[in-house]
Order: sequence, then structure tokens, then C-alpha cells
Amino acid sequence: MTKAVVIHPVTHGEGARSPEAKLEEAAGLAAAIDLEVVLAALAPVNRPTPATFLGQGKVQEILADLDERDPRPGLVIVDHALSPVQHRNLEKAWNAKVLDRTALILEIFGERARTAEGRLQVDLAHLSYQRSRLVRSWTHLERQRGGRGFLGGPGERQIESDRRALAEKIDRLKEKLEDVRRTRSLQRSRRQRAPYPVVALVGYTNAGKSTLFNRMTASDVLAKDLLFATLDPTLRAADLASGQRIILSDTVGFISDLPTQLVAAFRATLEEVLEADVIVHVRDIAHPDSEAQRDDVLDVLGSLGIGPEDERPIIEALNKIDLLDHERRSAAQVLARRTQDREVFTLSEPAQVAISAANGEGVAELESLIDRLVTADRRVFSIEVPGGDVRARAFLHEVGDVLSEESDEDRARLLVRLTEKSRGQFAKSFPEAVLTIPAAAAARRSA
Ligand SMILES: Nc1nc2c(ncn2[C@@H]2O[C@H](COP(=O)(O)OP(=O)(O)OP(=O)(O)O)[C@@H](O)[C@H]2O)c(=O)[nH]1
Ligand SMILES: [Mg+2]
Repeated sequence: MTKAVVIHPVTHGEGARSPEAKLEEAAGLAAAIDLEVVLAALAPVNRPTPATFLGQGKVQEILADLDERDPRPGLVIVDHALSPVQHRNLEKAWNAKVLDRTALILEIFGERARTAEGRLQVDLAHLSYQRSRLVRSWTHLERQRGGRGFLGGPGERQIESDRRALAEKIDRLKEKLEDVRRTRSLQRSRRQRAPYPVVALVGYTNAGKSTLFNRMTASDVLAKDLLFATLDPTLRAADLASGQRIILSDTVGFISDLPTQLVAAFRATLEEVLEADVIVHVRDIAHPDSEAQRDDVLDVLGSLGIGPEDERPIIEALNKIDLLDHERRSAAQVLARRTQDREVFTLSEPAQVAISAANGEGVAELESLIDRLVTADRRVFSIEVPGGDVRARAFLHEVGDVLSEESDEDRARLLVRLTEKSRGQFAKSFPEAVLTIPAAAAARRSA
């Protein structure tokens, strides 16, 4: 196992987060790619030094620490963005490979990607990162070249030819990715015809999305105390207690300072979220930085175009309540229930449900809230199907509640409760059918 030192620079304006929790997260990121963290330390940075970001004293202190260890760690992770110059200078000063936060996250994603699209996205993010730095990063290119070792910077000529090679690779990757996306959007438009509401789970990494997903869909995707355990999106049908069927999506977790290259590259994956009917934001309510994590998630959603104006209902699942003491747990439950009386649920004023995805507490309450939201716009329609079209009738039974049904040779007449979405799909698929709002229901609505 590669030994690594993890340094979290403490800068001004770090906001609500505790430096200790950030350091722990950084060490967690390192552990996520099987690095053995031999030292994790905070480094106060009052004014960043242009040459090395960290102050000279700190640089020397870390050098001394590295020299003292046997075997000497070959890798130092600096949990902050570093400029290419700072990066190079630190590598020289320490005689060790340095990864900054972006590079580290890219490493993890590189190891996790499973699907063709995921791998292409990671490669693209990696190459864009490298191009923006003009220094070679630890993986990919170097691994592909093989056996060069990762110490020491490349020569200028090497950089120039690397740069050309990079540009070519980036173009080729983009083309391939475009192909894969075309296929995906085909699949998606096929799925959109599937008449079930889509519910997307989003949230900070390690919040418990996959655990909840497994519980709600009775499946077994990897859920682990590991940052970025999930990378590729998974979709599965789940039946709510009412019998309402939904499609649930589990996807990559968010993290603070998500590398911009990655946000861009993962847009396509996260587009599942953009198309969801309901968004469930899973939060680790027992985490000391729970509030800051929520803000990070809202930032990423914002960069995907899901902002305060979004009309979709948002539910916050306050997860891991089993880790709270009795008092805090009841408080969370009481406060959460109060939010459920709101008229509309938005990003800034979501509906909240206190749950434990691990032991199942509150999950039924979450499901009934989802149920309420996806069925909120259901109305009763009177529908006439000419010739008693069997497919049209089967469709209505599938997506709606058929309240009554009678037919003769010429036509079938049904009374069906449908969501607006299903109504639209039905009208499009069976244009010859006639939909009307029954008089009684119309009267009730206008009353
Ligand atoms: N105590 C407790 N632990 C939980 C709960 N839900 C999830 N966990 C644990 O939290 C860790 C992360 O859970 P995951 O479901 O993998 O989290 P995730 O949000 O999918 O994480 P990523 O895929 O890495 O973004 C695992 O060790 C789970 O067992 C809960 O309600 N209570
Ligand atoms: Mg997961």
C-alpha cells in the first residue's frame, strides 16, 4: 500500500466547517484509493505564499517529517487547489509526488468508474485537468507509458508533445462520449415513455443514498463507508405502499469543492436528476458539518440548473437519526414533521423527513410523502376509447386507477384517476380517445 501524508491547509474564510472535519474528509478521500495515511495534519496558512502556497516553515517541517519516516512516504496530499508552479515547487522541496484536492478526487473517480460512459467522463476530466496544468499528473498518461516512475517533472519538449497528444486525445474522447450519450438519450426517451414518476436521490458523498436506495428497491448496490462508493447511476423500480410504482435513481455523491472539470464531465450522468419528478436530498444529519454539506449540495444542484426557482418538489431525508441521542432524535422528528405542512416544497423550504436508512425508521413516512407528491396532481377523467382498443385500456390500467369500465362493440368508457403526466402520455399515444372531465368532478374543482 502506498504511504501518504495528508495536509489540510487552513485558510481564512473557510466558512462553517471545522478544519478537523475537513482534514478527516481528506484522509477519507485518500483511504478511498487505498492509500495508507501515515500522517494527517492541519497547516495554518495566513497568507498563501505564491511559490509554495504553504509557508516556508511548514514546508520544512513536512520535509523533516518525511525524512524521518522509514520507509519514506512517496506521496503528499495537499487538500487545496495548487497552481502548477506551487505543485512543482512542493514536489521538488519534498522530493515526493504531490496531489492536490482535484487530482485526488480525479484519482478516486478513475478507480471507480465502471460503465463505458463513466470511464470516458473520468478520462476527459483528467485530461482537461492535465491540460490546465501542463504538468503531468500521477496517473493515466504515466501509467500508460509505463515504468517511468512518477517523480521529477517532465522536460519542456516533453510537455509540448504531451500537450499535442493531450489535445488529440481530448478530441477523440469527446467524440466517443458523444456517441455514448446519443445512445443514452435514446434509452432515456424510451424510458420517459415508461409512465412512472422518477425520483432522484442526491446528496453529499457517504450520506446514505445507496443504503436508502437498497432499502426502497430491495436491491443490493454497493453501500459502504467509503467516499464515492457510487459513481455510475443506477435506476430501479420501487413500489410504494400505496401500490404506486416509481423509478428511483441513485447517483454519484457530491463533495465540497467538486472539481469543475468533474462537474462538467458528469453533467450527463447527473442529468438523471434534472429529469426527475421529485428530488430527495439525503443528508447525514449526524455529521458535524451537516449544514455545510447541505450548502455544498445546493451549490452543485445550482450549477446543474436546479435553483430556488425550480418547481419540482424537494424532500430532505434527514438520515442516520439512529446515531443521534434520544433528545436530538425526537427534536429532529418533530421539526421535520412541521415542514410537511407546507403548501409547496422548494430547495429553500423543503419537506423534511427524519429517517434511518440503516434500520428503516421513518422510511415508510418518506415513502408516503413521495407518494403524496407524485400523486398530488391526480384527477378523475372520463375516457372514451373507440373500438374498445385493448392497448389503450391496458395502458390506463397500468398507469391509473380505473374506477369504472364499461364497453360495447363501438367503444369502451372508463372513469380513471390519472396524473397530469400520465394524461399527457395517454393523449399522445392514443389520440383517437376522448378525454373529458366528468361534470361532478368539474363542479367540485371550480367550487
Ligand atoms: N448509522 C447509520 N449509518 C448509515 C445510515 N445510512 C447509511 N449509513 C452508512 O453510511 C455509509 C455510507 O452509506 P452509502 O449508502 O454508501 O452512502 P452514499 O450516499 O451512497 O455514498 P457515496 O456513494 O459514497 O456517495 C455506510 O457505511 C452506511 O452503512 C443510517 O441511517 N445510519
Ligand atoms: Mg452510494
